[in-house]
Amino acid sequence: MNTNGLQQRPIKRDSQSNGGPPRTTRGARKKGGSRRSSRSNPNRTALVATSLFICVVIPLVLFVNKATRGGGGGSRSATGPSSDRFVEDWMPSGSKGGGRPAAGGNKGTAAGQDAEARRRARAKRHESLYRPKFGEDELGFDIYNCPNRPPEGYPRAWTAEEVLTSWNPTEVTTIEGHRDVFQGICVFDYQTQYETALRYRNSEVPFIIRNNPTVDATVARWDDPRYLLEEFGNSEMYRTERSPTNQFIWFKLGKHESESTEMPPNDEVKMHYPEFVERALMKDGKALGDGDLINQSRAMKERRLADDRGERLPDDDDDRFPLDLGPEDKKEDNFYYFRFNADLPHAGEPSTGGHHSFIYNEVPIFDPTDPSESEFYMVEPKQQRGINCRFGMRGVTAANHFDMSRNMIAILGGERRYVIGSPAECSRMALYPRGHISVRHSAVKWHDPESWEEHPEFKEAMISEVVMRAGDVLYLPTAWFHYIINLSFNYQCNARSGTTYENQQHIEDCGFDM
Ligand SMILES: *[C@@H]1O[C@H](CO)[C@@H](O)[C@H](O)[C@H]1NC(C)=O
Ligand SMILES: CC(=O)N[C@H]1CO[C@H](CO)[C@@H](O)[C@@H]1O
Repeated sequence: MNTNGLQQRPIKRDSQSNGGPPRTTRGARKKGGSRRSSRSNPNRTALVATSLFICVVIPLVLFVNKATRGGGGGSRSATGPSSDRFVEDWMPSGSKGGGRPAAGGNKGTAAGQDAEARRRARAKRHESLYRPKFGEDELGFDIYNCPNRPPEGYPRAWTAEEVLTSWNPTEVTTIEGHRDVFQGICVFDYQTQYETALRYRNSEVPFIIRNNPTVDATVARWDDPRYLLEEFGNSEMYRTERSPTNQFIWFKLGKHESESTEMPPNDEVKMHYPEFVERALMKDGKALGDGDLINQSRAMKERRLADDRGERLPDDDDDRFPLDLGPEDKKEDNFYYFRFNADLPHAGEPSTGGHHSFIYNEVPIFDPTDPSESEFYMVEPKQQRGINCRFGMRGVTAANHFDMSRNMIAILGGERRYVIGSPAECSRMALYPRGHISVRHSAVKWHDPESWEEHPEFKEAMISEVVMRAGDVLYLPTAWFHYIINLSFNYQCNARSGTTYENQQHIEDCGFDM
């Protein structure tokens, strides 16, 4: 049960009923001898952007360009003295004098103003492309000005047939006009609607919270792809999911897999972050028909092959991944889902080069040791299970499923469409049963109406959807269903913080333990 009542929140500001949270603007602070220097460059040329293509892909092109010209930019060690040179080499051509983008919090500086301009441009683009289909009249509440407590029947939902027919999950390109979004959940402003958001959180219902300067500062830093390329380096390999199709589904092989179990399309490899970026760039280049992007990706690839830094199967259990996805050229068709997990006890350990602690600096809202930043997001800090980041490549979807804990999901770049459903819908979600390698995940293909016919009840499942943009955080209570669709190359990090049992009966009634 939820034991995190309002009264447990440390009081550290005035008691206005709906005032803002404490204003702290920590971000990427130094910790444990971090190698970062927080230079900021007021002369940095504005990268006025209207989408992640512009915020991430264009700078990438510029910096890959530069690296191609400068040569040798791709072989720095994660901690070596060449670190600064690496950054200089990869500097966008319009940017003179070095430095990284400042956090968005500092609105007085030119860099801060750039970040703010990009944030506004993203919001404008988002609002014109993705519009809630229903207004206050139909919903009974205004999603941007929700009542003090969740109204009866919150969140609103519609049948899977209606929602998925209106906007098929494979349709991820921008269309003329806008998309109608079957949005039944509230959007709260962290600075002006904190207390209301807290009541919804404590009622264990889903919602979006945005406009937290700390989150926006992370987005501002990550807007420049050099930033994460430097952080992730090119010496460490990360677990990355791989599939020849855009449909990813979680699975876990047990000791006694029955022969009849259909293998999922995806497996897992290890990959350096620059290779993931190279492949994400290729996906964008191909989808947009942009020869320059494709050439830049190829340039990154040449350096990678010269360094012999290609993807590897995980050492310990190669033989459990039966997919042979072919030679290097064929791999371009694959989809990848980059994964980075860090947990507090191990974040600073030598085995990770002390490297994983950087994500706690980058995403302080998920740092349970820093309650001033994380108390809203980490509901039960003691139950935290680390920070999990997933970077989605254009085209990636993740199968519908539920998890056994609360989740806060932050989009820190790009756009993702989340389709969510209440645990009460469990029996209509056509889930793989206990014992199946993809237990808790939908057996029907959400994008394929023909596959719905095998489970007619699925068409009646009640669902709701939202398109998240950079800076948005989704609260997903325990056991809520979610299906994820890329709308662009995107960065997502999430953190779990405990389990609640108000939906235990629904979950058990449809055949699962809680
Ligand atoms: C990409 O590279 C090819 C071969 O080097 C070249 O012919 C083509 O013009 C390049 N395209 C762009 C858009 O730079
Ligand atoms: C932006 C975009 O359209 N990206 C891809 C997303 O995934 C689908 C497949 O589901 C591709 O067809 C799109 O090109």
